Amino acid sequence: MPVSGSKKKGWIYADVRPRRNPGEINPDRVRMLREAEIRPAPIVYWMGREQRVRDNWALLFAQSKALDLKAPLLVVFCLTPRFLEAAWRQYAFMLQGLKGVERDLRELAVPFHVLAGPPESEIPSFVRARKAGFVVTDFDPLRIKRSWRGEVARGLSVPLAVVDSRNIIPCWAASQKQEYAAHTLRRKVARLLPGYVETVPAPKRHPFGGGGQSQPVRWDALEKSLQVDRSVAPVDRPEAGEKAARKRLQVFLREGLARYAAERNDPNAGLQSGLSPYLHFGQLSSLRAALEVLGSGAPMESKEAFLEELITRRELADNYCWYNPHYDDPRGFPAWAVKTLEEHGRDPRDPRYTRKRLEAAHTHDPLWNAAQRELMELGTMPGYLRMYWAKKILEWSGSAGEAMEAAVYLNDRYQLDGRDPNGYAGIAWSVGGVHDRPWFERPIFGKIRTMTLNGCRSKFDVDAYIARVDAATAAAPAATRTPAEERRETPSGPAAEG
Ligand code: FAD
Ligand code: FO1
Repeated sequence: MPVSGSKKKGWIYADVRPRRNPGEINPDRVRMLREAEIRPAPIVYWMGREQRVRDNWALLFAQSKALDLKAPLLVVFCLTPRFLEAAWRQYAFMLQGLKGVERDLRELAVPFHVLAGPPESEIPSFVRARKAGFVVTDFDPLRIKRSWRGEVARGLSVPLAVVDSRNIIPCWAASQKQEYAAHTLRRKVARLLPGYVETVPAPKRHPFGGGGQSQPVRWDALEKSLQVDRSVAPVDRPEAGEKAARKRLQVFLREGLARYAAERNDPNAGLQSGLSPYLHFGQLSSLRAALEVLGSGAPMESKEAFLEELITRRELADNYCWYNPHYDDPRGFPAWAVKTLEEHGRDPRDPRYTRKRLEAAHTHDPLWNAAQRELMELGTMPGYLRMYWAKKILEWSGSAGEAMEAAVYLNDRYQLDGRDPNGYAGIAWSVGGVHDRPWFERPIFGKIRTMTLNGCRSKFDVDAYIARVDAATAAAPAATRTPAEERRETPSGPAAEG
């Protein structure tokens, strides 16, 4: 593997050498949720978070069981009519990707079923109807997913296994407790990573049929079954699906990675990978991205910087949501942050904005408004501005609880990659000091780290960013615009609560 640049102290990722997988799934990735005798009967993979056919340990594990038992393999996805704050924008992206899953599974002779309704009832009745003998699903730390898995386990009489195919180091193997900060997890990552960075076998064409006919999925009917807000319109870009994800990864390797270390925090440079929607919907595995980055000829510094985000930061977010059930409210904050926010709970907020006003991007701050418009209309926001965006919500809200609620709502409703542990951890970092340390005391924030408009001006060309968002959103569909925004009001100074 080409190595460019000399190794600096503290670098831990870029010289990891991928192991060759011998064709077995590391047992650390698998946990039994329901033990029972395994019968030679169809094996069901209940796909949820990992919506892809390649580089998917859960699918590979289900297939290995089916091959051992000479049994059929079935893949099933349960489409819920609503999911947290997701709107039509995110469902449209997800369904597009799932159409590709159907095509790819057909090539492997594996039937794909999409059930409309709650998994708690749909999965057990599907398993009973197919007389399946074993169910495999993928790991997800969110409360809603834990509750689904628990209910499904109670409704089954066959074994249920969960496979962590999202984290390179399985969440429960990386750490057995909530990590305090990135540096505490990084130490564990440095020790464990070499054991988990490995090539991934391709799934095989499945030789045992009989698991039921593979009727084409009735996508139109499924779309109609959704009860989501259709006024949050789909976005033109990025294109959804596993193929598009791999293409995006290749473009990033060619055009972005080399400058990532130096310029990723400049929202005008466009040097982030743009992979988060694919990673969120599981259309790309982070292990695939890591393997490609490790094998690239990019400077070590950039590989380290990118892998720090892709591995330590991303896996820290799963660790946070797995070990802290209050990942999206102030009860999840560290004690020092709760204390300091309480001490500043009565500090005057001027301006103070309601969630509605924030949603309409009508604050006195032109940078914040531009970031909010990019979010609403294009479903994205540069990483650096996500921190600024959330911190300003704290500054302009009546309390940290109110700020968390508004930020989670807006992030989950409009971001293509929202409703994700990364989002909950990122918001909790910005508003509640999670994974951060105490800083200098300031009004409202107390010891929570602040960010300011002038600080942003010193780091990047704020006006160029605003102009770029103006141009990009002028062409975007007006579906997400509120009536007030349609009138294009331009607030001039600090506004009162709206
Ligand atoms: P790149 O910079 O190219 O990074 C590659 C990948 O590494 C990302 O796709 C992501 O999976 C991971 N990553 C990068 N930064 C972080 C981080 N700080 N924490 C965890 N993982 C990271 N990320 C989401 O995926 N969904 C969200 O809803 C989300 N909301 C956020 C809200 C706030 C307030 C903050 C501060 C951060 C949020 N992030 C979220 C994390 C991060 O900002 C995005 O993952 C990143 O900007 C996505 O762009 P990219 O894929 O081009 O990232
Ligand atoms: N997972 C499912 O199993 N079924 C769904 O219908 C579903 C909808 C959905 C919509 C938007 C979105 O962002 C995610 C959605 N997910 C769904 C879950 C997703 O795959 C992830 O597991 C979590 O959002 C993040 O961990």
